[in-house]
Amino acid sequence: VHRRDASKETPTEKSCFHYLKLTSRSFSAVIQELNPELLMPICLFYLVLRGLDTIEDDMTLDIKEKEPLLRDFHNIMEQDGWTFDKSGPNEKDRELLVHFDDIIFELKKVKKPYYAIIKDITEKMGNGMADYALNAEHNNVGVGTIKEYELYCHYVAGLVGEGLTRLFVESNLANPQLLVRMDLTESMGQFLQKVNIIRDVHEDWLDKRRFWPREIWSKYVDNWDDLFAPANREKALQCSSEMVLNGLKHAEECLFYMAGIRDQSVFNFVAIPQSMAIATLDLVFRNPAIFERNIKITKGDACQLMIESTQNLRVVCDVFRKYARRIHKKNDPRDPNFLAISAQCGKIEQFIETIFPTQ
Ligand code: PS7
Ligand code: MN
Ligand code: MN
Ligand code: MN
Ligand code: MN
Ligand code: MN
Repeated sequence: VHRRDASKETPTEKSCFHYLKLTSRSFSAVIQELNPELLMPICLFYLVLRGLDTIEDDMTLDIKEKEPLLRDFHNIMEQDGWTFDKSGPNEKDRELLVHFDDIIFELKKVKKPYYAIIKDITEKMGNGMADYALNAEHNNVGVGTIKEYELYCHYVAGLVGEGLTRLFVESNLANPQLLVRMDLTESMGQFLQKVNIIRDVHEDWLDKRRFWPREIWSKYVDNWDDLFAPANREKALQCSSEMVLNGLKHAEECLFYMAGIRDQSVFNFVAIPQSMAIATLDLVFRNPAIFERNIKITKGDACQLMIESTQNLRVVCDVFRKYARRIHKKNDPRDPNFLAISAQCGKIEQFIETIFPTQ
């Protein structure tokens, strides 16, 4: 296991880790323990994308200003001294953009092949975010079909996975075969993003943002706002079940992906968020609280998951099996998604049984 040596860091490197800690609860610890070869590249990759996401999330920014910033962020990230102080005062990560010159300074020191990957993904993600921000602005509708929903998840998370996999293979810390199975990488990102979108539904609703696709929620309620009315709680729960089912289909591919990681620090980095995601999926499943407030897994569960996800694939499979079984048990026969959810939980358990037979 690796530990970053703060005594050997320059002031701008220190500043980058400061903004990493400030802007991430879940990624900061695992990034700081990465193999030294990828420590700075992935820390900076995170900060660039966090900066981009802060612009995307800022609902006080006019679309006329937001769109070009998103589309051009891959060039902005190379302009010496660039900073941005126009984010709304309540934007939680505005400080990162106010000091973005430090991130730009450190980016110049990144090895060429790593830098090219970071820049390429930033360009693709920024353009994808801009397309969706424009659509939300002009049509005032948000995501329509499941296909559009998954394309949005591709832009904001599938692409992160693509960049990370390319970095792991470039640095020889993962099996190059992962590059020819980009569908596995895509599932890793889709799974994290979908769980985030299900869990954050209430917070996003308050911000007047909607990521749940109309194709799903329109089966349960006539208007998006109706999903949050206490009188419609059972319908809302059924709707959330379909969202959970849609997310759950990525579980097996995520486990398969993790079998391709060769380095322990990279394994921990990819496995911890995945374990947290399946635990969160169990927490949100058939939980009416998601329509009232923001919910999170407990500190105790998070600690337990950290320990279990830093061993090996077998232990991570045990975690996935445990939560798949919990979801299976909680499944309600009156829910229209009952059979499909039951089948998917069974498939996950079977898949694990084929890689690690119980006797
Ligand atoms: C470069 C580590 C490992 C193959 C900022 C990690 C926001 C869920 O906004 O902060 O608070 O609701 O809870 C991370 C695949 C991306 C996908 C995406 C970059 C896994 C900007 C994570 C993180 C690929 C768009 C953070 C996707 O959630 O969200 C690095 C393999 C950023 C990963 C966003 C979401 C990430 C997210 P919020 P969170
Ligand atoms: Mn966002
Ligand atoms: Mn965000
Ligand atoms: Mn500064
Ligand atoms: Mn979110
Ligand atoms: Mn958030």
